[in-house]
Amino acid sequence: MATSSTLTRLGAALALVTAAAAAAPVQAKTTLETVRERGSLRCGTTNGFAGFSAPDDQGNWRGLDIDLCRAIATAVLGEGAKIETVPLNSQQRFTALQSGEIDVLTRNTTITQQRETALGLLGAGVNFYDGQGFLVPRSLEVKSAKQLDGATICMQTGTSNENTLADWARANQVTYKPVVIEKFDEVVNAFVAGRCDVFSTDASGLASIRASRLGDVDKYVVLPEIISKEPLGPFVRQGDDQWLNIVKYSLYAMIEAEEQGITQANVEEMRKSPSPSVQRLLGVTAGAGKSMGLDDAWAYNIIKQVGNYGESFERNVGKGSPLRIERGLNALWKNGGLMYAMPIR
Ligand SMILES: N[C@@H](CCC(=O)N[C@@H](CS)C(=O)NCC(=O)O)C(=O)O
Repeated sequence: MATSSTLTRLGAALALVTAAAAAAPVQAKTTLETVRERGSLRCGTTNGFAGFSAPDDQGNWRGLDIDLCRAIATAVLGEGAKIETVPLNSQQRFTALQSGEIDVLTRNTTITQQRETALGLLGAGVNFYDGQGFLVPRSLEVKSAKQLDGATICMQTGTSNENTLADWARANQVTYKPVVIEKFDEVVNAFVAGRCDVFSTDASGLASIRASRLGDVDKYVVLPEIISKEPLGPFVRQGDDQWLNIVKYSLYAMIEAEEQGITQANVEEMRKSPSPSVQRLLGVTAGAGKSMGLDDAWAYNIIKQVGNYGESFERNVGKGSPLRIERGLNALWKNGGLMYAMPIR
């Protein structure tokens, strides 16, 4: 039997619960709800980094990171065309994501412990395994980064490249003069004008700059040293696990499609495959989409509209593109690389 003191305690507890409920903020919309209501996906991009995120001659944004943005839009809205690109320099990108100006950052961003903790963000998979390198004019006749003692080195503000270079230089007893500039175009211009001897950033960035910004590519060489790990991938805000999963598995669907030999051209035919994992990926067997709040055709639509990871890689940055980047670490795990999709089951 409840005593009067138990009842008093119960009453007090109830009052506390009610007060807490009244004080609780109205649950903000999830990112999925926001994107669905808006009818478009806002992706943070660079200001124009050929091969990864840059507008073509007609002003259509293209690149490996843009394909990922389109893949997410396809999974969520059924159409890869429903994207809005928000160009951001290296410094602006994290605030834009934190403030909700963008839904996802799809822009050559290195996953680091600090960014995943202090900044309140999370990396949602890796779409390009990279490392920091050096670009120099051939006329300097430098063959190795170890010969850069006394050099002036251009970098962009707000990148991981500044600290990485400082660490490497200290460890290798190389002294250098950093020239750190906020705007990408201005860093490139400073390098071309000879205001610095060296441009240091991710090797993918150097390949992009060399192919699209420097005119005569043969006047410049990329040095052999890669001084860091730069796992580049999409970022989301912490606290929205459903959205984290949607972004992560949109990327994995592209990688898994390559693993299973599913391409943009054969995806229709592959729906008839007897393989249970292909059937699950393509939504022939229901469930994978539903568990993320998506249509079960989410991955089928991604492959049909954007293609698999290997197709996207080749089209944007691979051997047939102006960047001519080897698959290397970005080959599938079965082919000696690091690309490995979590099983979709
Ligand atoms: N991966 C590095 C570097 C990424 C980065 O922002 N690189 C510069 C290249 S120097 C860039 O993409 N700039 C383009 C822009 O600001 O629009 C990081 O995450 O900090």
